[in-house]
Amino acid sequence: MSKDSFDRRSFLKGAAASAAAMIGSQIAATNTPPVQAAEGGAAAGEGAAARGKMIGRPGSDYMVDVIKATGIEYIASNPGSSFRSLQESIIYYGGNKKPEFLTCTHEESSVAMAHGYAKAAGKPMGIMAHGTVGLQHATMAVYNAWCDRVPVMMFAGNFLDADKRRPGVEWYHCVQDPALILRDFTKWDDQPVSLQHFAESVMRAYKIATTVPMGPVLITADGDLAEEPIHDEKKLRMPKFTMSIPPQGDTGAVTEAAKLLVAAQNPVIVADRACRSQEGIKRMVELAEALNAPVVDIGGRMNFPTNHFLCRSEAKRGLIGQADVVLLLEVADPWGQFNTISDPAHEYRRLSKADVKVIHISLGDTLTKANYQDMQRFMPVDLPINGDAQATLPALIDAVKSAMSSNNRVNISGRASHLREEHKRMKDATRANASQGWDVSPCSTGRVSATLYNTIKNDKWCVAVSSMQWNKNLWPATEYYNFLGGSGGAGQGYGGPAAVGAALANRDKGIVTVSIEGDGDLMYAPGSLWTAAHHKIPLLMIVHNNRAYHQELMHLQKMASLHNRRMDQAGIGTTIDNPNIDFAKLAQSMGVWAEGPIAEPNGIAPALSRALAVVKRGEPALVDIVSQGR
Ligand SMILES: Cc1ncc(C[n+]2csc(CCOP(=O)(O)OP(=O)(O)O)c2C)c(N)n1
Ligand SMILES: [Mg+2]
Repeated sequence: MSKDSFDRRSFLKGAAASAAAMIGSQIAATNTPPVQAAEGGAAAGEGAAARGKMIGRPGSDYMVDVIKATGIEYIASNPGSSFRSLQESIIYYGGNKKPEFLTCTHEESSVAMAHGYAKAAGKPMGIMAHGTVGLQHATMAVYNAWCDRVPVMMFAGNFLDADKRRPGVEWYHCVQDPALILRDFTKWDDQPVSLQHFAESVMRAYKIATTVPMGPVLITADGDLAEEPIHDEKKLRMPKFTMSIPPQGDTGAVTEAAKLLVAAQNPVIVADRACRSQEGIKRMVELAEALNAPVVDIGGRMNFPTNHFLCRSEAKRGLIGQADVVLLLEVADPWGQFNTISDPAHEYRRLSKADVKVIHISLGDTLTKANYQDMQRFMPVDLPINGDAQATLPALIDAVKSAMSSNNRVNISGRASHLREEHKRMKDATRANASQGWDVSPCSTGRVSATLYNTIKNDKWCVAVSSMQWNKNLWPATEYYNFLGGSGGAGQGYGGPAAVGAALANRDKGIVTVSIEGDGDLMYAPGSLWTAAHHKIPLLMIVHNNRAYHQELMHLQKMASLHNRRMDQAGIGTTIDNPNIDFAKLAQSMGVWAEGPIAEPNGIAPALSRALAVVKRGEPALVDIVSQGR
C-alpha cells in the first residue's frame, strides 16, 4: 500500500465521522426531507459512518490505473454523483496528475475542449459526463468531433444495477443503455461489468478512437463498480497499450494514380483532412513539387504551406474548372468540389470539365453510418483508393518519380514560372481585398486579421479557431500547428471551449494560441472563459463582435428578397444587440483579463499587444472588437 493511499484512507475516516456529526445536527434542525438529503453529500457521509463501512481500495482506484496506462493527461468534466468515486480517485489516489481534472461548466464544453485539445496535442483527452443528463448535454459537441474525425475518450457515470440505486434523482440520471443517444456518431462504446472488462474496454476504446479515421468513443464507468472494493486484485491484468498503424493505399492503384497525374496537363491536388503532422506537410510539398501541381487546401487540417508558390487555396474554382486530373486527399465533401447548387434558387451547376479524371485517397467509406448525413453527396470517382492519405504519400511520390519520362519532366518543369506568377497575382488580389475598408469603424475583418498577425508573428503561433477566412489566405503559415481547422459539424458553441483545449495542449510547447470567436458562438459556452482562467490556460481571444448571428441575418435577408419583401426586419431574431453584450465585462467577471469593446481600428493593435503580454505571463486574455459582417 502506498503512503498516499494510507493518508487518503485516514482522511476519509476522519471526514466521514465529522460529516456524520455535523449532518446529524443539521437534519434534526431543518427536518430535511429524505429525498433531498439523499441528493447531497449529507446522506453519503451519514450512510458510510452509520454502517461503519470504509473502502480502502475502491474499484475507481483501479480505473484510474487504467486511465493512467493510456497516457491521458486531462479529464474535462462537470461534476456528477454517478462518477463521484472515480473523480475522488483521480484526485486523491491519482494525485490529480495525468489525468488532471479540468472543471468545465457544461458537458458540451468538456467535449469541445477535448476536440480542440486533440487537434493540437495529436492525442485524445478524456471527458466525464454524468449519466443521462450529462450525455444529453455533451451530444452536439460529440457530433462535431465525429464529423471532424477527431478522437475523444468519453467516460459516463451510471448505476446499472437497479437494486442499488438511491430513490429519486439517481433513477432519472441512470440509463439502461447510456451510449444509445450517441451511437450514431461515435466509433465504439461499451458498458463494462467488471474491472477487468473496464481495463480491456478502455484500451480497446483508445485504440479504436485513434485508428484512422479517428473519432469519439464512450466507456461507461459503472458507479457500483467504481465504489465497491476491488475483489481479488492479483487476478487483474492491465492490457498492453497498443496503437494501430495507418493503412497505405493499394500499390497497384497508387501506380495507376501516379501515371494519371504525371500525364496530366492541368493536375490539381485538393487536400482536406490529409495531414496529421509536419511530416505530412513535408510529403505534400514533395508531391506537389514533383508534379508542379497547384494545391487547394480546404483546411480540415493544415496541409500545405500558405506561402509556397503552389498553394492556391483561394483559386479553387478556377483551378477545378481547368483541371484534367484532380487528386483528392481525404476530402470530406468530394461532390461539392466539382458541383454546386445555387442558393436560394437550388439550381445545379457543374464546376469542372465533364471528362475530368478524379482520384481520391480516403478512408471515408470505412467510417460511415446511415442516419446522420455527414457522408455528403455520393461522388463517383474514377480511381477511389481506400487508404490513409498521409501514409500513402511516400509511395505515391515514389510512383510519380518512377512514372516520369523525360518528356513529362520537361512539360512539368515548364509549368513552374506560370504557376509562380499566378500565385503572386492571387496573393496580391487577396491583400487588396483584405485592405478594403481598412480605416472604417466598426473594424473590417481584414484589418482585424492583419493586426492580429502583426501582433504574434514573432512567436510560434496557432490559430485554434477562427470565424474569419482571412488568416488562412493572408498569413504565411508553414507549420502543422499553425491552423487547426474548423468544428467539423458546424455546430455552434465550439469556438470558446475548443480554443481553450488547444491552448492547454500548446501551453508547454511555447506556442501562442489565438482564437477569433463569433459573438454568437461564444455565447453558447461563455463558461469556457472561467475554465481558462481557473486553470491558467494562456489564450489570446478576439471576439469578432458583429452584434449578430450574422450568417443567419444574411439568410433572412436572402429569404425576404426571394419573397419580394423589404429586408428591414431581417434583424428580428438574428441580431444580438439592445442591449449590446459587454464581452470584456463578461470575461472580467470570470477572472479573464479583457478589453473592449473596440470599434476604432487604430485601437486594435495596442489592445492586442497588451493582451499578448498577459498571455505570455500564462493567463487568458480577451479583446472584444466590434467588427463588420463576416
Ligand atoms: C447549435 C447551432 N445552432 C444554430 C446554428 C445556426 N448558425 C449557423 S451560423 C450561426 C451564427 C453564429 O453567430 P456568430 O458566431 O456571431 O457568427 P457570425 O455569423 O455573426 O459571423 C448560427 C446561429 C448552428 N450552426 N449551430
Ligand atoms: Mg456574430
